[in-house]
Parts: sequence; C-alpha cells; structure tokens
Amino acid sequence: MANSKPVLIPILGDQLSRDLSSLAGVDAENAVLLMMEVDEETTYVRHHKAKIAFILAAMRHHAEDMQDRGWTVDYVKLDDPDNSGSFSGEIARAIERHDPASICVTEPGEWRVRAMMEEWEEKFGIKVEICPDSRFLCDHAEFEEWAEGRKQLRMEYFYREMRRKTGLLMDGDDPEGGKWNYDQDNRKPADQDLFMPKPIAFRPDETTQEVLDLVADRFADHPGGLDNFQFAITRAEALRARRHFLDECLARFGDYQDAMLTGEPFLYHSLLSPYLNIGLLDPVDLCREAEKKYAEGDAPLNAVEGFIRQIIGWREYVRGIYWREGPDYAENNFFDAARDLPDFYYSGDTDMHCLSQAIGQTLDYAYAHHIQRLMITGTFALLAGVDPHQLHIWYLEVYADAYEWVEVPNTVGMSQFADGGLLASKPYAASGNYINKMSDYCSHCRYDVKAKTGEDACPFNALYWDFLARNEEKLGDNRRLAMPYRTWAKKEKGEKIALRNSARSFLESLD
Ligand code: FAD
Ligand code: DLZ
Ligand code: SF4
Repeated sequence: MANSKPVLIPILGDQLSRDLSSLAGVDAENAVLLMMEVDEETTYVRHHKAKIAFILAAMRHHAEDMQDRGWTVDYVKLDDPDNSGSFSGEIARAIERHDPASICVTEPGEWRVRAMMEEWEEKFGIKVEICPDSRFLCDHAEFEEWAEGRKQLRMEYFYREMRRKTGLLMDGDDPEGGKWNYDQDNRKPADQDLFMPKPIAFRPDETTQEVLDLVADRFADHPGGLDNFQFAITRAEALRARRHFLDECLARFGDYQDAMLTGEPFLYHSLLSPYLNIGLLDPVDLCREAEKKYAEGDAPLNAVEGFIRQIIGWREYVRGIYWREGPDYAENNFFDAARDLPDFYYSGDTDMHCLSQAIGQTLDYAYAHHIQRLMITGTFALLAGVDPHQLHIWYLEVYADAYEWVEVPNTVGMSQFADGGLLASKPYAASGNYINKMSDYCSHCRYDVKAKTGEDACPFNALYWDFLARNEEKLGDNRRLAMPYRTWAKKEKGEKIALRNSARSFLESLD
C-alpha cells in the first residue's frame, strides 16, 4: 500500500465487472475495494433464496478474482459479528479502518441506494464521487436527449438508434436484410417433441456451498428453494453459459421466443440475464458474438435480430425509462387496482395450469422467461386488478435477475400499464385463447379454455371482458383496443351480465 491515504471503492453485489467505471484510472496500490454482504440488501424485499445465494456466491468469487488481479479487497461477510447490516453502516466502519482520502463508487441500479449514496458526503465529511455506470450503451443524458420532446417513447425507435450506434446488424446505413425488426417470424408455438437443449448446470464449489448453507439457514422463510441451484458464479463459468446458448439455442431463439410448454421451463432462452445484470457478462460483447453466429451462417437473421433487440433495445430502453421517470414511477397505479396479490403467487398452488407452471418454475429456479412473466403472471394480475405495487415487489423478489432499474418498467409499465401508457401502447390483456395458441398448458388444465362462463370456464376469458368493461372510461379511446371494444358493444346484454358475473364469482373465490 502506498503512503498516501487510499481511495475507498465500494463494489455492490451487481457491480462485479473487472472494468467497473469506479476503477478506471485508479492505481491499485492506492485503493481499497470494499465489498459488503449486508442484511438490509438481503431483506429489503424477501428475495428468493437462490437469488441471494447467487449474488453472495458471485461476490465472494469476484473478491478473490480482484485480489488475484492485484487489488486490495476488504470483504465483509453477512455473518461477521460486527457487520452493521447496511451499506451506510459498513462505509462508516470502513472509514474507521482505512481512513480514506475519498470514496469513489459506480452509480447503483436503484433510486433507494442512490439516495443513500448521496448522503455519504455530508454524513461522513469525505469527498464522494458517484461515477456513471459505463456497462450500459446509453447513458442518462443520451436517453434524455432521445426522449426529449417525443409524445410517446416507443422502444422500436430507440432500438434503431442503438443499432446505428453499435453498427450491430447494419449494412452501411441500412438494417441487415432490409428490415429493422423480424418479430413477425418469431411467434411460433413449440411442440413437446422438439429437441430441447438442457441448460448448462454448474456444480457449487466449496465457497458457493458455504453460501448455500448460510442462505438455507438464515433465509428459511424467504420464497423459493435451493435444490436446483445451478448458476454460473464466476466470469469463466458465465462465458461457458454464453457459449452454450450461442451454440445450442440461439438458432431457434427467434422461432420459439414466445412459446410455452409444460415441464419445459427454459426452451431456447439464453438464461443469461442474471450474469448480464451483475456484470459477469458484457451485453455488447454478447451481441457481437450473436452477430458472428449470423455472419457464419449458424443462426438465422430473425433469431439474431430478435436476441440483439432484447439487449440493446429493451434492456437499455427500460433502464432509460427507470432513471428518467424518477423514484415515484414505481408507485403508478393507472387503474387504481387494489386487490391483494393472491397467495398462490408464493406457492404455485392453483388449478390454473398456466399459472401453476409459471409460478412453480419460478420458485424452483428463480426463472421464468419473458412471455411467462408478461402473459401469464402479469396478464392474470392485470385482469384480476391486483395492486401493481404488490406485484412489483413479487417480481423483484422471485427472479434471480431482478433489480429495480429493469424490473420496475417491465412490471409497472409494460405488464400492468400502471403508467397509463408511457411505455406500452396498450395493456397486455388477453383471454385464454392467447395462452392456448402459444402453449400446451390448456390441454393439461382442469378449466376449459373454450368456455366463457360457468364453473369450468377458463378464468382468463371472463376476466378479460370484465377488465375491458370496468376500465372502459380509461381505455375506450385507445385505438389499439377499438376492435375488442366494438366486439364488447355488440354482445347481448345477457352475455355481458353472464361474463361479468362469472368474473365476479371467480374474483370472490380468490379473496
Ligand atoms: P432471453 O429471452 O434469452 O433474452 C435475452 C436477454 O435480453 C435477457 O437476458 C435480458 O437481458 C434481455 N431482455 C429480454 N427482454 C427484456 C426486457 N423486457 N427488459 C429488459 N431486458 C430484456 N429482466 C431482467 O433482467 N430483470 C427483471 O427483473 C425483469 N423483470 C421483468 C418483469 C416483467 C413483468 C416482465 C414482463 C419482464 C421482466 N424482465 C426482466 C425481462 C425478461 O423477462 C427477462 O430479461 C428474461 O426473461 C430473462 O431471461 P433470459 O436471460 O433467458 O432472456
Ligand atoms: C440483491 C442483493 C443482495 C440480496 N444482497 C447484497 C449484498 O449483501 N451486498 C451487496 O453489495 N449487494 C447485494 N445485493 C445487490 C444490491 O441490492 C444492489 O446492488 C442494489 O439494489 C443496487 O442495484
Ligand atoms: Fe390457463 Fe385458462 Fe389455459 Fe387453464 S385453460 S391453462 S387457466 S389459459
């Protein structure tokens, strides 16, 4: 350690990148990296056990990696008897230990933590620099510039800017193949007899096993299980997971992106979001590897474009929305929905097979793919009028990839339309018909997807019409809903009453 006072560099659990912005230009001789396992972060919501274990195990491995690379790492474990339990408390203790000249930290992924960091300078009487997070393609100012003056913030236009910026799938100034978006080709249902690649599973080493034991003991009352824990924990393992996806799944990713099958939790999805979100993988590198697969003729354009769009399009776009809209965005509730989240979201115990599949695998693996999150657990909550805040907490808890910057816009904006249409042009409301088209769930369900009313009718059907009817004042002039509202208007009074009664008795059965 050099003689001058060191700079203290806190590294949070989702900042496990070797080239983090707070480390740029810093002399390792004159810095202390502070990594803190703290009670507040593990319990501010009741995270899935596997999510906590994943983050803590990855943190411990990252600390070793950084030490091997010449950094001094001060690591505070959760069960350290002196652990104060919060980031701010640990900063205070670290200042005592190291007497740093200043603190330099990369901005966090949540307003809550940002507010905490902004207090540090005054609280500790020490200079605090909060650096932009350079792991994203679009910084706050650039997003603001793009959004400024637009009536609607549609992802598609933002995405085209990111394609131009990166040159990904560009042919000069034009999009590769002549179209920006190949989603039309991407809506195929899957069959059980399709060859399914098995996800790559990583065996816990001694360090990870220690964390698994700690989590099992300390967070027994948190949702989800640890029996299927098979995450990559290090950068090297995450790169193997990336290779597995590129070689085994990417080519079919596009075709079956929206499909759902009983007993098949993963299909051709990448399962890479947990690694991207904590910094074990770089998003643009991943897209360049996917682009190579297209260039080499190993994956079709619809698959590669679809995949790249999720990352440089949706992922960057929702982050832009989160920071632009401010901390209150999470509190939006356009429909004034007030129903409590049904208990079965924490058990999977429901006769609705689609929900029991999506929730069951969520509790088993801390994973569900996008269409399950959007069109099963999300759509059900929307139709049933569940309080969007409670649903937001659920999504934040149960998925291994969940951090507010990405979870909140997806839940509050995209899935619940609770922002009144800032992010989505219409609510993702659908009857059982959509689920029946995109999955085999209905053929395994005790409910009849074709029946509209009565005890055996698929609950999504009556709930769908009830949702449109009860929100007609708010949605009636939405042009994208003109057709369903015309169909509703044409229905006989008796049918309308039967649908609404059916929805009411189902909702009462939830209470
Ligand atoms: P793939 O299907 O393989 O997609 C590739 C990558 O694209 C993902 O790894 C992810 O990084 C990115 N991506 C895809 N869709 C989105 C999207 N809508 N927003 C941002 N990135 C996207 N994603 C999270 O990372 N964290 C969350 O907390 C989260 N919460 C969600 C909540 C709801 C209600 C919904 C509808 C979606 C949510 N998503 C979230 C987006 C998406 O469902 C997940 O990114 C995806 O399911 C992760 O699985 P995968 O890695 O197999 O993704
Ligand atoms: C999610 C999480 C959990 C469960 N535990 C920790 C922890 O003990 N220490 C830590 O540094 N980070 C943790 N995290 C991630 C943080 O909650 C995350 O960095 C903030 O929410 C900001 O995105
Ligand atoms: Fe879900 Fe309805 Fe199909 Fe059952 S019938 S799986 S409840 S959509």
